[in-house]
Amino acid sequence: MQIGIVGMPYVGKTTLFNALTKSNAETGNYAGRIGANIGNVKFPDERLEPLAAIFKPKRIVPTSIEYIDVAGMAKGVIEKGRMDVNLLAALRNVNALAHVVRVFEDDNVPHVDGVIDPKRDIENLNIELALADLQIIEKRLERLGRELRTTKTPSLVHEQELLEKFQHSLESNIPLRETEISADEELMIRGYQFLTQKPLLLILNIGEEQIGNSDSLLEQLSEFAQKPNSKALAVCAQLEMEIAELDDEDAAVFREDLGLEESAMTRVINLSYELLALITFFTGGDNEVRAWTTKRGATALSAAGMIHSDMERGFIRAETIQADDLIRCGSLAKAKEAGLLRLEGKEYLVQDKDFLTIRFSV
Ligand SMILES: Nc1nc2c(ncn2[C@@H]2O[C@H](COP(=O)(O)OP(=O)(O)OP(=O)(O)O)[C@@H](O)[C@H]2O)c(=O)[nH]1
Ligand SMILES: [Mg+2]
Repeated sequence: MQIGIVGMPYVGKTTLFNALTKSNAETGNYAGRIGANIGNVKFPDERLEPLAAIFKPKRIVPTSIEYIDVAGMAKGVIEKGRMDVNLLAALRNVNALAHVVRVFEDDNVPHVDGVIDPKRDIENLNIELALADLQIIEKRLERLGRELRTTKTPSLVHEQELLEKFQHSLESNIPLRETEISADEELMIRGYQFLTQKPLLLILNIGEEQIGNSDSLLEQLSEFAQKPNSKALAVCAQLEMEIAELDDEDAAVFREDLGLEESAMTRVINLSYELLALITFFTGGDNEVRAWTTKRGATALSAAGMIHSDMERGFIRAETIQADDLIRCGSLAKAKEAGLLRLEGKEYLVQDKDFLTIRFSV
């Protein structure tokens, strides 16, 4: 899974990126303008270690998330063609966008638009993303118009109607993530990878002195957070970056002192999973204990296919238990004795934090 970090210039995108990925990318000095920072985070699910204690595998494989931190998008960059096309192309491939919004006050850190105004920034960035989508739509509509002059191919007519509907939405300030489309239409436009169609995580970058206030700051922006396919949270990127540089023990002490329960990394990952309707399941054996990410609603058969195509082809059944129950029992044999191990078929809907053993024969 890939998440693109976007926002106005100089709002703390790279600072947050460093906090999330424990990287050391240069911040300040409009450093991000040069190119993108890419970093991978292993999601430290707390169940992996206890599961490894049961199976004593050769290795533990967590799931991971990739973050791409791109240059700031000031008002007008798209219209003026100032946004690097490669960065835009990279953003089109992500699964979700994380929009970093500056809330922290600091006279030493200038804002491109003067005063700090989170609402204005959210609206302005939405406009830039909409313009980037509109450019693509307009180009395509021009071509479709030419092609349809000679033959009225039904699928192209449908595409034209859909793109005109999108154009109208975007011009009325409605991002595509808020417009409803059918599954067929979704397939038709998937290739365009529209930016305003991506699920959106609003990340308010608050100052240290605003930590106690984060709920009311979030409340003030709830109109945005409550939109379809959107979620919001507040983090103190600067502080989180500093804590991310400490070793785990010191970091835990520091967090407790500050009243910060979970790391920004964990909170952002958890909210991303919620936003994208993702779940985690586990597998384990002598070789490895591993966490996997899939869509909520995935069947046991599709989970088997993720692990190995042979497992999907020769699927017999899935032995299933909640990972926490397995950890509590101490072994699969004891879980079976306790009647907690269930036998499920192909159509079983995998549940979040399930531990699966796929029985198969090829
Ligand atoms: N006081 C304070 N300063 C911060 C915070 N987060 C970031 N900064 C400062 O803001 C400046 C810009 O931070 P960056 O992380 O480089 O911002 P950016 O959004 O990546 O900037 P560009 O890539 O140039 O668009 C740096 O000087 C940071 O130290 C914060 O929470 N509090
Ligand atoms: Mg940057």
